[in-house]
Amino acid sequence: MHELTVEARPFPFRLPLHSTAVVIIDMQRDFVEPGGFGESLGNDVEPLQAVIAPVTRLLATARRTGLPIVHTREAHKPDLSDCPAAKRDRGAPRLRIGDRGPMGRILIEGEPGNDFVAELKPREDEHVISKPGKGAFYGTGLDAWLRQHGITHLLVAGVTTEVCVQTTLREANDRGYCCLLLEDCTGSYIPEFKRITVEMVVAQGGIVGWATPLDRLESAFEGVTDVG
Ligand code: C5J
Repeated sequence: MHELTVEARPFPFRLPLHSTAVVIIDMQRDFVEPGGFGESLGNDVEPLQAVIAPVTRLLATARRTGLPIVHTREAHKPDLSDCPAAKRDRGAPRLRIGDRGPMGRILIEGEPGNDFVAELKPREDEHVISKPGKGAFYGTGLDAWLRQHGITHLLVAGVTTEVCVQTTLREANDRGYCCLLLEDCTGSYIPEFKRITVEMVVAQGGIVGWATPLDRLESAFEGVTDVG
């Protein structure tokens, strides 16, 4: 079997087993736990914690079947040379990028808060991308890595739906990747933004991509043991 069909909106997503990867966006303590970047912007982090369990299930399916897995993290260098003033100085957060908070310096690589949540730490053989922006393609080697591995289709999850997930979906779409967003594996501090983002993705015949609940993907993968 070389291709699966996943029930999705706006129409079934045809998933080539040998050229599909899972991309998990920014499941980091800085966004999901109290004391990090997300909370410093005035957000309640609880809606993001709800996606940890479904993303864990998605990872389990990917690991069981051998799909390539990419984890992204939003991270800046300690000297902030990759953080434009326009990003650091935006708004009036309690703590700015680079300031010291209860989980170390906000959004700085290597700090405890910048790490992945305990449940979703990458394994050694999984690809980790540090990104300075919202989109996973900006300022990273992601496109080159995916092409090197023959990947044309992406299963996308993570946070936040309307910021880093949506930006990544649009970047991927423009580069020719077909993207399926797993609806219950993505979350926003503002649930209405999540709902509307999913609608935007699938509108106009899937102008950005496809969306489906995780259980539809799991049903499609029933009986698949190893994509290799
Ligand atoms: C944000 C993200 N919201 N991962 N980052 O700044 O969505």
